[in-house]
Amino acid sequence: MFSKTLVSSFLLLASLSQIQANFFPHHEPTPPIKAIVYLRGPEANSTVTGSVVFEQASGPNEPVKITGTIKGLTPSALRGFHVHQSGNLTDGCTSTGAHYNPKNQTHGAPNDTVRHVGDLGNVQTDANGVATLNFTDKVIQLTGPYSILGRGVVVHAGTDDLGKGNTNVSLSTGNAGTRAACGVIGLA
Ligand SMILES: *[C@@H]1O[C@H](CO)[C@@H](O)[C@H](O)[C@H]1NC(C)=O
Ligand SMILES: *[C@@H]1O[C@H](CO)[C@@H](O)[C@H](O)[C@H]1NC(C)=O
Ligand SMILES: *[C@@H]1O[C@H](CO)[C@@H](O)[C@H](O)[C@H]1NC(C)=O
Ligand SMILES: *[C@@H]1O[C@H](CO)[C@@H](O)[C@H](O)[C@H]1NC(C)=O
Ligand SMILES: *[C@@H]1O[C@H](CO)[C@@H](O)[C@H](O)[C@H]1NC(C)=O
Ligand SMILES: *[C@@H]1O[C@H](CO)[C@@H](O)[C@H](O)[C@H]1NC(C)=O
Ligand SMILES: [Cu+2]
Repeated sequence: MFSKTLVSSFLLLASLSQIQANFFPHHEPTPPIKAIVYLRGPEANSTVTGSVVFEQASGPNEPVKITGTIKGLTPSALRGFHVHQSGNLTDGCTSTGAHYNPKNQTHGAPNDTVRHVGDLGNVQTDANGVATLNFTDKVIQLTGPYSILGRGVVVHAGTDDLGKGNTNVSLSTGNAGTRAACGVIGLA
């Protein structure tokens, strides 16, 4: 029958695309993956600029290397550095939302078991207000369910207390202060 053939062709096509969807979920990139974020201050008079590269050399669940430079920060200081929920910059850095926290944990230090996925701690600036980044993180990912691609990065005007401030806000923001600069993580 014509209609029966038509229906089974549809079913075949549907199951083929389901198989394809299972093998290639969301057509995500696979390691090695290199991503980059350009950071800019939200105000016209902002002095903070930077670029940071994220590299996942080998498979899912492997560490991500973070390298880059951020200029125009307070000299000789620790400044909060996080992946935030959203790549939305329509309202400056505010619209990036809270720390990226897909596992609904409290805020912590990068090496803590309990932390937001986006908790990358602090960056250290030199006497000229320049932070040179060169570290790895075992939690953020560039592929899979905890991928940070397309999300926001924020460098703060204050120091992240890494959740040790003994206040409720310490366990959500680390009291890291206002947002000095931000950007969206894209493929390099
Ligand atoms: C930069 O501009 C903002 C308003 O957009 C103002 O509140 C702030 O004081 C200015 N900062 C400096 C250093 O001029
Ligand atoms: C982006 O941020 C703006 C400002 O906070 C908000 O109004 C808008 O809904 C956001 N867009 C999306 C898609 O969430
Ligand atoms: C996240 O955890 C808090 C308590 O730690 C809980 O009150 C809240 O309902 C949780 N949210 C989700 C979406 O699971
Ligand atoms: C986190 O642990 C790594 C080793 O896994 C170590 O090299 C690094 O210094 C630690 N970071 C901090 C801030 O303690
Ligand atoms: C970054 O750190 C790695 C390992 O600690 C080191 O081998 C490398 O030379 C550093 N790179 C720069 C540019 O400092
Ligand atoms: C955190 O908030 C809860 C509920 O609002 C409050 O009972 C508690 O005292 C607060 N803890 C601190 C350390 O501020
Ligand atoms: Cu932050």
